[in-house]
Amino acid sequence: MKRIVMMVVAVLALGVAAQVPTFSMTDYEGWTYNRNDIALNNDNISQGKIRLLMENGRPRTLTSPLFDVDAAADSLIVNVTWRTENYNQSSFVLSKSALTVALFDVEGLSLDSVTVVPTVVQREHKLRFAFGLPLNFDAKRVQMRLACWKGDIVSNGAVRKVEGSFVSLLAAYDVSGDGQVNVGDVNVLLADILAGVATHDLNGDGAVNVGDVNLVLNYILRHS
Ligand SMILES: [Ca+2]
Repeated sequence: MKRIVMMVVAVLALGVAAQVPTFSMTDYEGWTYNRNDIALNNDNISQGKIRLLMENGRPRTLTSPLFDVDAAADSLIVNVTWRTENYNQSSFVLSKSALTVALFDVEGLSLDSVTVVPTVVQREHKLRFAFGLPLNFDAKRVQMRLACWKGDIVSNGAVRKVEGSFVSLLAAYDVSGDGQVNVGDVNVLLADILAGVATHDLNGDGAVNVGDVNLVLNYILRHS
């Protein structure tokens, strides 16, 4: 009997942990693509048919199911695998393949959005979107919508994978150790860069450089 009670408690505990919906070839339940003639299925996702671009002045979008916001986290990180299949055509423009992830509340009100421009002309991109929490209007339940607002017939992309998680970055980004993330932490990183040491390699690329400074600056901007 005791064992059963413990199992029920464990299941309830799992139930309240906020999960970010995943989109992948095998996991797309509850997601919607606003083009009726292309169904979300394994084949279409693997073949890069979930393309996002502007068509007749309107965006093709991919929208997640609603999910709970983790009140204990300070950031929502979303990683997207984004394929620009026409990257080797002469009329391909990298900046037009910028991907936007927007968060909406249950009423469809836009809460926040982040746009990431791929940095290298290549087929596949791993894009990282960081949202500061809490969101405007204290939204408890949100959904993500992905769009490529400048995408045209060549400079567009297809969504292969979306994975997200709620995290607390304060401890990681507070490199000065004063309990806050602010300009003092940027100064610590700049000192690292000038000294040529990788003491505070926040993005894990083996060096301290502008990439790490940008993470901290974005955190400051999204929590100010
Ligand atoms: Ca600090």
